[in-house]
Amino acid sequence: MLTYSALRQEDPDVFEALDGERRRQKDGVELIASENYVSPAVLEALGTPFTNKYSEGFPGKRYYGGQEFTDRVESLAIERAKALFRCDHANVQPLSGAPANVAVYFAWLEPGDCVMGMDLTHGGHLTHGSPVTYMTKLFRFVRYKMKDVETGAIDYDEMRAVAKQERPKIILAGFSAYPRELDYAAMKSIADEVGAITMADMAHIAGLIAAGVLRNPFDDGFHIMTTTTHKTLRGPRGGMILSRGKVSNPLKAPEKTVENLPTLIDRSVFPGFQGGPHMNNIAAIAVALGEVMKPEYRVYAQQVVTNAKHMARCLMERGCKLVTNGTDNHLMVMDCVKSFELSGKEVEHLFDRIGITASKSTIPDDTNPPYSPSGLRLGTPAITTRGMKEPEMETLTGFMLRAVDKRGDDASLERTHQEVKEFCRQFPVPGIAVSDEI
Ligand code: DSN
Repeated sequence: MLTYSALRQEDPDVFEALDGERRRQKDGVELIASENYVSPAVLEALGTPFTNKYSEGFPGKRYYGGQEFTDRVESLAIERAKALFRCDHANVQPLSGAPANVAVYFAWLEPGDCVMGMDLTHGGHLTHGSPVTYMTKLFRFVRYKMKDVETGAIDYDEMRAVAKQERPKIILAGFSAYPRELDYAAMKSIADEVGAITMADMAHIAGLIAAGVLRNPFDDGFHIMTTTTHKTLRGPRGGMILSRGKVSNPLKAPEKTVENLPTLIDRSVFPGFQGGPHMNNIAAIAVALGEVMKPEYRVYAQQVVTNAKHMARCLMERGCKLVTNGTDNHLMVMDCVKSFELSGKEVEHLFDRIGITASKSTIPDDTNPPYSPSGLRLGTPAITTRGMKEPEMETLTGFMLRAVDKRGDDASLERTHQEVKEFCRQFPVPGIAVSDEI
């Protein structure tokens, strides 16, 4: 375990905040679908002298000297990513998921070009065309939705019709709050009909894909995959762009062809959009990807989905309404208005009171605003890292429903909070000492 002795001595204020955060993490239950806990080895890699180094460029082609070891860690991350996702190229420099998506748009699109992505309230991400993002000032976004919110089925006929009319240059598969599998082959065939490339934003489920638990869009002919590295992949905060194609000399702007995607993407990330990569993060990404290659990770990824399906079943059996009535992946979206006549924000707050953290979420075509939407998103990646299995999904369902039942009863909520803390002691967080003292 890291002891943070220098930090404690040098900066007691920051140390105190860190100490509070580590207690919050070990004493509470993390159900935010996009969060996870890194291993002690990933945590160590983050706090290394790699943070001191400027490394603009790519391995073997840098703009500063002294790159022997940065080249080595970046190449390890690249080769591991390519092997895990079975693709031709990996750029591991995007600072996170949003910059990764923007870098792809800049690599392939001209101002005014069209992208087709999933509607935000149906589970899509802000960077897939939400009007509040700057990208919508430059590019035109059109949306697809579910045709049946009871099953999660996407309307691929409607998608084809809109694609033929709007002629998108990119058809984008991916989501932050969609609990079902997409039909990548159907999307690829629509893209082929209209001459679009296919991009999969797999930030939420990349780990499940790498482990072979969910389908890999590259197997259906997709051209590009973007992801963050800190969700199911269990790495540090960061992003990656994976693609098909061949790397050519990145010093020359290549033609916009599918074959040239790796070079177009590399040039878009640097110098097009970002400066120096964060080499300590890239070292930690290499470590995390090395962990994903191990057989134990496959067992973990399978359990993430088993736990999510079980939690969804427990909640529904006890009267909760879930969007699409279940899940195929690691997340579920509870319709809090139909379940409890409460908003997602109110339920999020009640769960906070008992030490369970989740995130409010819109439901399809939500009439309530994003800051106080009708739903709550729950996910199992973090609790599965702590070793929780099906019996614990039942216990957690009980805690959550008790918090809603006992709203307004402060003493009862506090008693449940103490029970949640006791429960958490059985499931240590990697890299965080179980004891209250560091
Ligand atoms: N903020 C992430 C999530 O919670 O899904 C995606 O950007």
